[in-house]
Amino acid sequence: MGITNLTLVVAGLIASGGFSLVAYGQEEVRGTYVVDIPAGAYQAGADHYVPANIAIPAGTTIAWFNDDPNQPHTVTSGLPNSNNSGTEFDSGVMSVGAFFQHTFDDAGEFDYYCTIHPGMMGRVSVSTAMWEGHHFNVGMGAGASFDFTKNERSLIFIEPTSLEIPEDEPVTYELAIMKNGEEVFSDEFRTLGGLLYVELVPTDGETRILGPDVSDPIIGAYHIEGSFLKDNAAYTIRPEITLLFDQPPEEEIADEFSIQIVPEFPLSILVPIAAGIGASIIAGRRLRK
Ligand SMILES: [Cu+2]
Repeated sequence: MGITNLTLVVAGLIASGGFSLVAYGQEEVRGTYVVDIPAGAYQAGADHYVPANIAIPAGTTIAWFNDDPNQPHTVTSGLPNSNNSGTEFDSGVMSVGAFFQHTFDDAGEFDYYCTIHPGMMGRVSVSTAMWEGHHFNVGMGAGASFDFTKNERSLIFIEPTSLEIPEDEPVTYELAIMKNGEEVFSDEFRTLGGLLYVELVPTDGETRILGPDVSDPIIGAYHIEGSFLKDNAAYTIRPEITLLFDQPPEEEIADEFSIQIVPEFPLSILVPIAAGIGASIIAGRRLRK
């Protein structure tokens, strides 16, 4: 997905949903989505992996960080005492401050656990669902069945396709979300190289943005939380690149993708609808074709 070796400072999500900055020296993180192992993770009833259940688009690299100051942990695929334990991935023993990363290329449901504390369990759902707009491809972690009673959260990637953006080029997005035709969310997101990861997290609380998970440089996922995502409604997501090569593009670079969020029913739809005007004539340069 264009994410390569990076020196880093990592923002690990913590149990409260806030995040902390943790330096990991000169090791390299490719992961764009951070799962945290917080202090006390080994205890019964504690948060073990945060977040424990995630839905990601295929191609996403997850980085797990052991932020538990007292215990080593593992990230081992499968269930405790299963005969396929560790066949998909296995971190081995992670001491305090260590991280492990794995890229999920295939669709499926991947359980994992800690071999040292088998009560610690997590799950990664991977979807290959992707929609093509005029300017962007959009992959949806929760897949075509965008059912928030099944997946508590859904990671989305937005990948520019109508223009070539160098990996180290800063890009500013304006991401708007409409509900039944009315804008209910809009904010700026910065990233490098054009690929933007944003996770939708329906909550009962106020709207807030967390992240990026990896902040130096910014390759990590952002998280949009809010109760506005919990309604049974027709949603539209509108990504627009507002700043590219340090200036506003001469032509609009925007697409709209409609999402039917239907929490009560198993079926929902994500399809690209009429995209921006001006097709793929973008700022007159660095076009892919
Ligand atoms: Cu453990």
